[in-house]
Amino acid sequence: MMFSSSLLSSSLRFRASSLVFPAAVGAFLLLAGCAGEERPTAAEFTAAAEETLIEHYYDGSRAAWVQSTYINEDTTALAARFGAEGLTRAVDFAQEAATYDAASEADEVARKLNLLRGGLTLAAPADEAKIEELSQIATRMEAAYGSGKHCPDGPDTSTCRSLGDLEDVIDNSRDADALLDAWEGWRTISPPMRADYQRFVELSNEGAQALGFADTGAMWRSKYDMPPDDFAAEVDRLWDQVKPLYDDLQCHVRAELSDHHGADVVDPAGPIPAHVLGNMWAQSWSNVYDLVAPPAAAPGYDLTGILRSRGASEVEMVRMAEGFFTSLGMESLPDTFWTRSQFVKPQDREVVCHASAWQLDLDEDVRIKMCIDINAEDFSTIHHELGHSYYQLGYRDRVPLFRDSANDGFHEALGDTIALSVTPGYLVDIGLLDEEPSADADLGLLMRMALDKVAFLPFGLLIDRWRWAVFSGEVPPEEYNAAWWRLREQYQGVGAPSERTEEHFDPGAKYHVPGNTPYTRYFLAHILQFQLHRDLCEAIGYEGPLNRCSIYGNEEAGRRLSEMMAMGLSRPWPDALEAATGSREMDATAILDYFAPLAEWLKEQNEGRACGWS
Ligand code: X8Z
Ligand code: ZN
Repeated sequence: MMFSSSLLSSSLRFRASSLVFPAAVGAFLLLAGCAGEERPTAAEFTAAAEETLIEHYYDGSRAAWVQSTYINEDTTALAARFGAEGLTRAVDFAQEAATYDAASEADEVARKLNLLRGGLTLAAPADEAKIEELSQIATRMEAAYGSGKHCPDGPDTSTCRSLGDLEDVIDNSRDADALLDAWEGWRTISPPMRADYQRFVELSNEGAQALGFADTGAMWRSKYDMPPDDFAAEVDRLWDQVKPLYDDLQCHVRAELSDHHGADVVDPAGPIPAHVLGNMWAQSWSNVYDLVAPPAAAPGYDLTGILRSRGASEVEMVRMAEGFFTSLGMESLPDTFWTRSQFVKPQDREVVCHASAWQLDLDEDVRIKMCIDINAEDFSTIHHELGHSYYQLGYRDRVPLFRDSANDGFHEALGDTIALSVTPGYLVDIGLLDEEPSADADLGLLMRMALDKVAFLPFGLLIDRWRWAVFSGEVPPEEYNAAWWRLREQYQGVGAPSERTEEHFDPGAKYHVPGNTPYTRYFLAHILQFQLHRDLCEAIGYEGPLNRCSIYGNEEAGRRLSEMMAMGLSRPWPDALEAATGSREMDATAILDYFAPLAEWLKEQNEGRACGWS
């Protein structure tokens, strides 16, 4: 449930999206009746499958929740057990669904058949032992990530550092040696996952192939209401729209970091080494803002400082974010959200700190799981997670198979769209800021935002470029790590800071790989959130610069978003996009509009610099 839950697709662990909810192997036989009876119609089959899936859903997601918030041998074994049962059910229904001809059915039934067959994030061969093995691998990899620590002096010694400890260094230190030490340290947790991952690829591909897909990657690409190859081309089209802006940002950031650290650490003509970008994965760069900011930009405001000086607590930050959603006319979060969520990292046990949002019953039992730090980044992540919660609540009246977003990019985009409206003007409205900074501050504010959002784009793309190639066999196990770094360089212009070999398994140090969460959704979300922001601002009659627009308190904007969310997965995604924006196509020009003043400034800065990397 990385973000949610959905009856299917989610993985074993019922995460993110999808109702996969499988019924025990053979459960379908009950639906089908005894020998001699007629086979159910497609409508009867899909309705019965939904009923079975939903019946078992809550138990499985509770087991997954407990494992993620209390990692030990017992919870891992229980989660794996429930995962295997869920997977068995899902595979069983998927295979049965594949025997119907979706094209000859009415729209809604056809959609359900396709979801049952292709909605899984993880498929498995219909073989009890293999399902068990796959479920154990998946559960073990996630637990290994969640409890991973760098222990230079041996396991369980006092010098062990958790991901959070190592991120403190990467996010804040300016010392290249300390940065490298933390960067390499975190990557000691993933080599032990390599063999598991290789087997995971084999088994999940076997499952996808049994359902008629070329491999697991092809199954993932089949969920976008278009042929899988067209989807890959669509992603390329969107990337081509924004790549020139990214390249200019990379060029400027590289030059400034090279000035700061010296050309021996940051080669002014090569890829930027991954340890100096202020983020463990070099996926967003706002922590190096001070080093690359426009010198003349007026100071904006320091939200982290404000939150801390006001003594804001974790739960108060969540309350503030909820206030944004209710200002749009949406309901308050249920009481159980507040009593069952995890906001603060527990001190007495291991948990998966990576933020996520869950809908355990596919109804009102929505929760988020975070280890909140009092800072601006986590304030933004809280909005991201509540976006998932509100989406989940928004579609809860749909039939179970349609309780998911229009495509997974929409689920990821909703909360970020709201966070784009957390403008200085909004902060004044809610009393966090005394007065709005003047327009001179905009270049700096845009730079901070670009370091977060524009820097992310190629990263959002390349994780699944790597996995698609791994699943298809184009990248064999003996090239896992080399292929990873080739893609990092090609798309991001970011390189390894020290020698990496096939002894390492650097993809495993990014949550979504051991967590088996598809990642192209975040690339789509980064495009969609700007499109939603621009088009909603336009719809409510806003005319100024896009970075100063806030939809706070605007019920028309809320109505459009609610309409999109309430559709769930019942219609193809262009219908949902149209409900909110009036447009049926994803369009990256909104991101270009938003950053236009910064793009111009970057061009001036880069004059005379040799941009690009080879
Ligand atoms: O994983 C997340 C969310 C949960 S769905 C916190 N994100 C990606 C990441 O952290 O890598 C949000 C942005 C990208
Ligand atoms: Zn998310």
